[in-house]
Amino acid sequence: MTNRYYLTTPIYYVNGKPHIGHAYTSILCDTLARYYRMLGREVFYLTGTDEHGIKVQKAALAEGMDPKTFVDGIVPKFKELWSLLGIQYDHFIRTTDDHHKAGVQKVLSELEKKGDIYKAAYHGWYCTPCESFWTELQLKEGKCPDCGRAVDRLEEENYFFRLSGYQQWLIDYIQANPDFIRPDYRKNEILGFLREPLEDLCITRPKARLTWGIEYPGSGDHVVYVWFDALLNYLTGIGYPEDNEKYRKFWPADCHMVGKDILRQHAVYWPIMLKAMGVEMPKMVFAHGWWKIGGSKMSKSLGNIVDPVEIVARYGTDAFRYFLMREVTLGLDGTYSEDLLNERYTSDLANDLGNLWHRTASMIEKYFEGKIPQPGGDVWETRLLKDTLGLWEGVRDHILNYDLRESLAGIWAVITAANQFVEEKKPWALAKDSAKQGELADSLYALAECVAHIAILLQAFMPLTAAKVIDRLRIASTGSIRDAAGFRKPLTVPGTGIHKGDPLFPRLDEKPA
Ligand code: ME8
Repeated sequence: MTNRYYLTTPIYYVNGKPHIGHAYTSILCDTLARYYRMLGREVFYLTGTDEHGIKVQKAALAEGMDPKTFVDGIVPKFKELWSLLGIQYDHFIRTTDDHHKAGVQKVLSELEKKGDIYKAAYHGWYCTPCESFWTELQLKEGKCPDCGRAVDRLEEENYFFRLSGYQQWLIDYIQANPDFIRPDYRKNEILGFLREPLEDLCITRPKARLTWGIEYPGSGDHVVYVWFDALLNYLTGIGYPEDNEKYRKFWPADCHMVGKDILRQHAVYWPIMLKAMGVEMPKMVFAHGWWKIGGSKMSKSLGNIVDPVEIVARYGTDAFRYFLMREVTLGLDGTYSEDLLNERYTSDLANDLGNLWHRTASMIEKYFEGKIPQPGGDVWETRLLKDTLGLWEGVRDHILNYDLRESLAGIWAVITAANQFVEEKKPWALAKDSAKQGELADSLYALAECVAHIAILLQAFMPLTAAKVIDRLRIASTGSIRDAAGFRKPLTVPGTGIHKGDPLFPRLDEKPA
C-alpha cells in the first residue's frame, strides 16, 4: 500500500449557491480524508468549481452580469460553506484558472495530433439544459431521454473525440478491475450501457451558441464542451501537464467520489480520455446516491434545495455532518427531512453521546474532585473496554470499505453499552459504600477511557465535538493511528483534572431558533 491517498469531489457548477447535495459529497470526502490522515497517509483532497458552459452563461445573463464577474461572486459562497462545515481540502481548483485552461488546450492539441479528435459535421438533436446531443433514435417521444425536455434540431461543424475506438478496451478494463466502479450495482449499470455501441463524443460548441468556455486550440470558432474541460481538473489540480513532484506523487487518484448522476462521465468518458492520453487509470470511481425531498432529487433545477447554512445555524456543524454520514449507506439514496435530523440530534447526539459525556464528567467531578481516578483492578478485561478497543479495527475496516454508516453504528453501539454500564454499576450507590470505593474508581476510569477512545475515533466525523472532549479530558489528540494495535493503551492519565464544560448538544428548545 502506498502511503498517499488522493481523493476528489466533483467540481461543482457555480450557477447557484451550494446545497445539501454538494455538502454531502464534500463532507463525505472530508471524513475520509481526515481518517486517512489519522492513518498516517499523505492525503491530497481536491475540490473546486466547474465554471464554464451554458448553464453558467445563462445564470450570469439572468443576473445581467458577465460570466467571469458572476462566477467570481459565487465561488466565495462555496468556500465559505466549506469552512463552515470544517472541510479541510488541500486545493480548490477553478476551471477558469489559467493553469487549468492551458492544460486542457494542451491535451486537446495532443489528442488531435494523435488522431483521437477529428472535425466533422453534426446533424442531430440537442438538449440545451443537459448539454447533450441525441440521435433521432435516442429521443423518447421526441424529447430528451435524460430530462424529458424539448430538444432543438442542430446542424453544425464540431470536433469529436473518438470514444468508439476504445469501447472494447473499456469493457475489458472494467471487467478486469472489479473495484474500478463502485458500488458493484453501478458497475453493472455501466457495463449494461456499454452493450450498446458507443458514439463519438462531440467536444466543442460553436461560439455562435456558447462563448463562455475554453477556446478550442487553433479554432477561432469553437469552445470546449464543459465535461471535457471539467474532468481534466483531476489532473490539472495536481499540476498536470507539468511532470512535477505533486503529479508524480499523487496520480493515479485513489478515489473519485461522485454522485450517481455523473457516473457515466466518470466511468466512460474519463477513463477513455486517460487511455487516449496515455495516463494511468484512477483506482476507483465511487458513485453515491441522492438526497431526495419528498421522492424527488434535491437539485437546483427542481428548485427544492435546502440551504446547509440554515441547518448548521440551528443544529451545528457536527450534527449536520453526523446526520449525513449516519442516515444513509454510501451508494444508496436518502430522504432528507428536518424531522429526521431532529430525531438523530435528540436521540443519538443529545441523549446518547451528550449524556454519556455529561454523566461521566459530573460523576468524576462529584466523587473524585474532577480528577481521573486511579483504577485498581484490571479494567481492560471488562466487557466495556474490550468493546471499546474492538472499535479501532471495526471502524478502520468499515471506513476502508467506504461504509461510513456502519463505522458510526459500531461507535454508537459502544456509546449505548457505556450508558447501560452506568445504569448497571450505579456509581451513585457505590459512592455510598466505603467498601466499594475501588469499584467506583474502576468504573469511572473505564467510562473516561471509553469516552476518550470514542472522541479520538470521532475526530474524522465530528471534528469540533471530538476536539472539545479531547480538550476537556486533557488527552492528546492523535497525530497518527497507523494500526489499531498502536492504540491499545490508556489515553487518559489518572490524577489529571478534567473539565465538564457546557452540554455538547444542548436541547434544541434551549437554542435560539
Ligand atoms: O455535475 N444528492 O456539478 P453539480 C446527493 N460540474 N448529491 C448531490 C445532490 C443530491 N441531491 N445534488 C448534487 C456537476 N449532488 C459537474 C461535475 S466533475 C468533473 C463535474 C452532488 O454542481 C453530487 O456529488 O451539478 C453530484 O454528483 C454533484 O453534487 C453534482 O454537482
